[in-house]
Amino acid sequence: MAPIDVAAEVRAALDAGQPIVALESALITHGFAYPANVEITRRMAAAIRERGAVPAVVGVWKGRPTVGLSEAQVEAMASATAVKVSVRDLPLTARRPIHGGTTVAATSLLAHRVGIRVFATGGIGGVHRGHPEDVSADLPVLASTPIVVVCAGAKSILDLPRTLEFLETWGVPILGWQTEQFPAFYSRTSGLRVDLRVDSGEEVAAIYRQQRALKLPQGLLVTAPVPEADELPAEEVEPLIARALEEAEAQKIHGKAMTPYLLARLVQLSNARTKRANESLLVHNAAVAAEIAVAMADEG
Ligand code: PSU
Ligand code: MN
Repeated sequence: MAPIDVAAEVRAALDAGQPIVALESALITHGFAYPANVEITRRMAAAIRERGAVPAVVGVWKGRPTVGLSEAQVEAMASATAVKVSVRDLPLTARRPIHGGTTVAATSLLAHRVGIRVFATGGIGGVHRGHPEDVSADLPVLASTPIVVVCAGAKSILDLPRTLEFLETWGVPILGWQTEQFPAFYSRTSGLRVDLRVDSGEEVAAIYRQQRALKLPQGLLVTAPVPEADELPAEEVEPLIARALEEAEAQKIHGKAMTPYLLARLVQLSNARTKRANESLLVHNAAVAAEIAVAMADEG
């Protein structure tokens, strides 16, 4: 049996060289509560289709790595208990018929394995604040997987300067979508800079082509700031993040439980204002990713 199940629509799009955008499922199982998780996935998929690309939700369905989960599968996964699946979990989930939400790392790998070149998400994992030994598998995967990952930067629940240092060391270019600033998820700027500003899908396609021509193993990180209307100012979110981090520390939460804990706590502490910003940037990133995927497919 093939190690990865690919939906018929995604298979047909791959064979025809049509633009495809992968979506992760950890945000469905561990990022949002039901039914907001189903709704946001639907809105991202619609934004991708509107721009002429095919969405492919990636996840683990009954133990099987799957590219192109159906709406019914997303619904089932969103309302059931599912585990969080990163790279090290991929060979293990097949031992049990469980559902798994794939992180940026696991989604990037599975998407790349089947030939998808663009992936839209919210924020990447990174180096945790106060815990420089806790480095998300998202980072080494970006350093070794040739895929374009569109995100809104990373939240300041992470150590952003250390996260950028890691990516620099391992050769991952950080592009700013119509900006010179590295975005901080809920806020449009972090005070840090990207390596290069890009203004169109064609520019990203050209850089990706150059990376391949040079036989570089890395992916590309495209960072698109949250739409202005839904931005939360850093001075508003920062105290909430500090509090959530202290609580996590007090409760000795660590490892893979850390990110889901902090995200859920921030929604409570902000009266769900972080949720609105999160949804807005996810739909925006899906649209940006589709634009890039279309430009890359036009190039061939
Ligand atoms: N950061 C966010 N939202 C998220 C995640 C990270 O702002 O939902 C999720 C992503 O799926 C990411 C994963 O790949 O958490 C990173 O988890 P860890 O740090 O355990 O690798
Ligand atoms: Mn971690």
